[in-house]
Amino acid sequence: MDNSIRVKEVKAHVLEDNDALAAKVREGLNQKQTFLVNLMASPGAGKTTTLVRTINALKDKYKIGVMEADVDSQVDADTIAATGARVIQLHTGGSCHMDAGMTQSGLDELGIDDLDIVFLENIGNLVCPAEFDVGAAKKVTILSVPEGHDKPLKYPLMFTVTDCLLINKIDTAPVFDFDLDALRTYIDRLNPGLPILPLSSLNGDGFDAWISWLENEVEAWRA
Ligand SMILES: Nc1nc2c(ncn2[C@@H]2O[C@H](COP(=O)(O)OP(=O)(O)O)[C@@H](O)[C@H]2O)c(=O)[nH]1
Ligand SMILES: [Mg+2]
Repeated sequence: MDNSIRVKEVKAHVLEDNDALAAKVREGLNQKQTFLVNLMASPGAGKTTTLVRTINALKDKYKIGVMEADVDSQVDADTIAATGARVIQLHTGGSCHMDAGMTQSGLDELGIDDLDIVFLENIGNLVCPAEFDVGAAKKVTILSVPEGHDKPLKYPLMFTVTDCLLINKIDTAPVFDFDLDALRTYIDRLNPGLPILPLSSLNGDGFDAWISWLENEVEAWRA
């Protein structure tokens, strides 16, 4: 365990305040020219693994920070710290999601003056995080092959609000019945035009398309 990692307790705010607060968070990030990514997925889908590979691909070009949100522990923050990115661990107590107020507390603690990109690894689930705008420039969702292609049918909001869908663990496709065409059909109904990028955060297959998407979004946002 890396004891240099700061841990901050963050508390949930009332839902109706969230959208107003999210607008303020977004404004503050715009002023500092910091691109916030809200990364959402089930536990174990590969959020941390994807972040590590993403940071390693982009760290020479951008100064990157990470906020790891979890109910407890700092195992993911320790993993991220090994990349050299600045990281803080946010503890949400019992809360199943990050809201805009908690995100602002995290950004204050992290310090964003010198950061180009901040990734928020949201709490692992496909339900609550979808309901809360945290002020991010873009929302990215990971669905991993072992979870199955039917998840957009069960958790439609997550797949409706997101800006980019990564299909992770594509290296495991031979042993699962994941149907990418069926998934595309479900997504076409919920969120037409959503980029769907199959990749493996384990071996790097498909990663270039994701990195290009992210770079394009950051540069378009800055222009
Ligand atoms: N086979 C395979 N395993 C992966 C991939 N990405 C992540 N994993 C594994 O999935 C497990 C959970 O990954 P993690 O990044 O901790 O998921 P998180 O809970 O969403 O942050 C770990 O054992 C990873 O090594 C992948 O692309 N392929
Ligand atoms: Mg994780």
